[in-house]
Amino acid sequence: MTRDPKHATQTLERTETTRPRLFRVLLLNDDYTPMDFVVMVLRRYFRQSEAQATAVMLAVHQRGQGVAGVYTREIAESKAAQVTDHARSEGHPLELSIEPEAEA
Ligand code: TYC
Repeated sequence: MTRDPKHATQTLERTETTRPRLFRVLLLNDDYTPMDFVVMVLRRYFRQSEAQATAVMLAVHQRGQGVAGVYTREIAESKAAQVTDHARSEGHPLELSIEPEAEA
């Protein structure tokens, strides 16, 4: 089919710049969860080194809460749920929460 060029379809290029919103997974302090368990959680679920996990655990112990990691919403929610399940299965009261990062 021959088309009148005045009505031809064109494709406009656009640079994609949107990024997914990110969420902080926060660890909350309590008086009963063993320090070793928290360090294990930070290493296994948040891929931290032994030194980093120990530093983050101590900061949470002293200040009340701290950031375990930053992820897209689904991954943040899934990590918090997996860690909570693991803690409960071992009888620990460890709590986590999720909060959005400020928009860039
Ligand atoms: N406060 C706990 C203790 O003295 C250790 C702890 C650290 C617990 C971090 C929770 O998110 C936490 N055994």
